[in-house]
Amino acid sequence: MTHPINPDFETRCPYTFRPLQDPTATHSEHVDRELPEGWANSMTLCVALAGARASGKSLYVAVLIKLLKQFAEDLGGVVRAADQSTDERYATYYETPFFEEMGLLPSTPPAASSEAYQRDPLIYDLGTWPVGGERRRIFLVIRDVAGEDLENPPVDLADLEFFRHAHEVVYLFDPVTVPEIGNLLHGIVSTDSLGADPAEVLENLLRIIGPARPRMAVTLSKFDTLRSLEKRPESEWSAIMGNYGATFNRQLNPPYSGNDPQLLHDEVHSLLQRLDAQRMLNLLRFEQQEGLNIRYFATSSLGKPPHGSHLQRSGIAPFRVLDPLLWLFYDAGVMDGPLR
Ligand SMILES: Nc1nc2c(ncn2[C@@H]2O[C@H](COP(=O)(O)OP(=O)(O)OP(=O)(O)O)[C@@H](O)[C@H]2O)c(=O)[nH]1
Ligand SMILES: [Mg+2]
Repeated sequence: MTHPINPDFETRCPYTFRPLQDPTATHSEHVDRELPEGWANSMTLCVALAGARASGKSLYVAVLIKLLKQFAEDLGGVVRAADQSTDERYATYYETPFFEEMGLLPSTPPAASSEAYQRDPLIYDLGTWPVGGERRRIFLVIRDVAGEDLENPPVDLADLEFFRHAHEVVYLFDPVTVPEIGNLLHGIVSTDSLGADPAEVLENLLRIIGPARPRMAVTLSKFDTLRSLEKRPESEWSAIMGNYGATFNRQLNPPYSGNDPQLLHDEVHSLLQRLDAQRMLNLLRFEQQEGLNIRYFATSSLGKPPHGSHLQRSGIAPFRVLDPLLWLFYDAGVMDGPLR
């Protein structure tokens, strides 16, 4: 399948997400830094995570990278860290605590803090793929963000300006923050350190983004929590989540095409209405009329609630984690079939 190349997918600075005037440069014109090896004329896909504190951003990143590597491998490709710093930071802050020690991750420090490891992006070399009839080296740049920075944005927004230049913002909505769901899950899911109201955080994010138009993947995170409500016959959610014909009850079988994306989009929109997220949906509808490209998703990084501060012994069963990225890949025309 061929797709038109979106002129937007040019060579960008991975540190600011801004386009490079000279796509063959080895040094960024926006910050005084070298560009990773092989950067010249590459296609840079820029993705930023967003959401309240504890909405699941960092665990999403931890799992996403593993699944992305697997996905590329299945297509005959290889995904590698583009620089040593990405390799080290992913290992230290995501892989070791989560996959090796089977623990959860500490809250991401605000960007102004000296410990803010996420000020540097995670940069991955997706290898060389055919795009619209030519072969291009593709890099994916991911920015994790501290929920705290979006709940109480700093006066000086310089540290968050990259949002304006992102191709895609993956905005996580934690269903456990909805009082009705929190009450139903009392004792099963910890509601001790929940983040702020998702609509408020979205409003802050939209203010940071301003007139820029990154696509927005509005994603119901921790979807395992909603799915577990199927076993609560006393609640209306039992019938909703027990609908086995629903797209949100099955994994996407890549490629990202056909009816599945649209069905999921419509179903998650209905779920958000049922979750009393009307204010958030109204904000999004307004932005959509102003040209923001929005799609709804549902994901679970863990597949089941953690056991205290650790993963369950049976491990994780991620659900639809790649979908928000596959949306971008599909429109950019990359990784949409086996590598030949
Ligand atoms: N049940 C369930 N819980 C999850 C899932 N993902 C995250 N959580 C829970 O949410 C908590 C917060 O996840 P993080 O990924 O650290 O959240 P964050 O958005 O990075 O939070 P900040 O760094 O504070 O902005 C975890 O410690 C888990 O308890 C999931 O897929 N399912
Ligand atoms: Mg985090």
